[in-house]
Amino acid sequence: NPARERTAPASARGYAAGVPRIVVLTGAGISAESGVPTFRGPDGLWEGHRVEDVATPEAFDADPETVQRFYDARRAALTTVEPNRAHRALAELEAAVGDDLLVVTQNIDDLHERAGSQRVVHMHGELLSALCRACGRRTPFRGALSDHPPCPVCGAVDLRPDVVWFGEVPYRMQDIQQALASCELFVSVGTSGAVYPAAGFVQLARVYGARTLELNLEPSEGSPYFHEARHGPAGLLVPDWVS
Ligand code: BJW
Repeated sequence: NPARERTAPASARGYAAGVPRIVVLTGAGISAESGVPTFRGPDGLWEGHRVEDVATPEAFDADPETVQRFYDARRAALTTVEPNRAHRALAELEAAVGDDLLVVTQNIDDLHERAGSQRVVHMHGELLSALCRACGRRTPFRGALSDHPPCPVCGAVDLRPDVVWFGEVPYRMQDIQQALASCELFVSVGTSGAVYPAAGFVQLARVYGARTLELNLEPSEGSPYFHEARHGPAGLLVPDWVS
């Protein structure tokens, strides 16, 4: 199937609606040029921290104030950043191919949406949402959780960041797995490939016959699994791939 050999976007092809032909997985690297720090590596958010100390339910139970303040600061910082050329290029691709594109992001920022993308799955949650530990509801949230606001649904004062920590199950795994099983092209942008299940998506997509392409600043842990890998900043690579 020649279509499987392509790594160019499918904007010129008329696809049936419903099942995305292209799945783009994004990670912290796509937001780096907007000024959002990545996790790992020099200047990463976790530089000097053991990840288990900052991104687990156990860390939250042990010291909720510190964890709330960490996410409050990241939520506040969102107001100072803007989408970059890579986010905008993916929004332009969606404008061209509609529901033939699904963006699955590990990021909890809202830069894809602010660039204009509408079909975005936040598998690791969202900064602008709070999760009530009492009633389980997810509600839009923009303030500071360290101010101890009540849940707007049940009134309990037990809100936590609506993010997926280690040991928790990412959101919408069934939708994601269906999309990976049916897509023709899987593209990974700006992720280290160090965290599962996202790190395994390339192999899943390949097993089901997709062509796979990595766009990352440098070779990642997942690079060997892709048919093709291009290295450089997302702000250059993504618009170049989309055009
Ligand atoms: C650029 C760039 C530029 C820079 N342009 N590129 C063994 C032991 C223990 C646990 C496990 C184990 N094996 C597997 C597990 C499970 C565990 C796991 O993966 N652990 C690993 C450490 C091994 N996973 C989980 O627990 C997950 N849950 C789970 O598996 O549930 C079971 C289940 C799954 C499915 C179905 C049913 C059941 C949950 C993982 C949750 C991860 N959560 C975090 C925090 C979210 C909230 C927050 O943001 O604070 O998600 S961790 C953190 O890492 C965050 C990110 O989304 C995630 C990935 O990071 P990302 O995006 O790749 O960032 P970086 O910094 O690592 O990389 C950036 C990349 O960009 C680099 O490569 C740069 O080069 C590049 N870059 N500038 C292009 N300008």
